[in-house]
Amino acid sequence: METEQTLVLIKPDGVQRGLIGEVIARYEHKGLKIVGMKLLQLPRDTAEKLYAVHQGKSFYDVLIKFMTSAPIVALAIEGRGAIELVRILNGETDPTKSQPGSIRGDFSINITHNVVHASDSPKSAQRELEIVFAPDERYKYHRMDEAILHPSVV
Ligand code: 3AN
Repeated sequence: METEQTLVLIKPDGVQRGLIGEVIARYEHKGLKIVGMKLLQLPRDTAEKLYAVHQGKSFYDVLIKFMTSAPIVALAIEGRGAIELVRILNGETDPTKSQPGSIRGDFSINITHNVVHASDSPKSAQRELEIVFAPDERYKYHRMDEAILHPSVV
């Protein structure tokens, strides 16, 4: 499996409910590496770029208003298969379908206020990471458990 990077946003509801640490711990404990992280309030034009694919949809205006309403935490997360793994950890968009054990399944009941965003493909991950992080805001380092998480001989 390829080593990938993906963008996660802990949405305003996640920050305001004190879930930042809980959410980050789920990615860390899975074995994924945080390679970029910042607290910021999204400017409207940045939110519009991030959610360009949803422009014109019924929920677009509500989504942009919510995502720009208060600070969020942006994370660049790296690991083998990170894009799909993060989406599994996050759970389904629809709160009636998100499984207990997932972030949304455990903490969300609302399709807009659903704690986290994550990129849905390698192409959108690259695009979204470049919108939110400057090149020097993503770091290279080793986790001490990498030999266990990614043994070369299985
Ligand atoms: P996900 O974040 O699970 O990848 P997307 O990309 O389809 O979901 O949608 C982006 C965001 O737009 C969702 N996280 C959610 O906040 C909002 N959203 C998506 N579908 C709906 C909907 N039917 N009604 C209201 N908000 C929605």
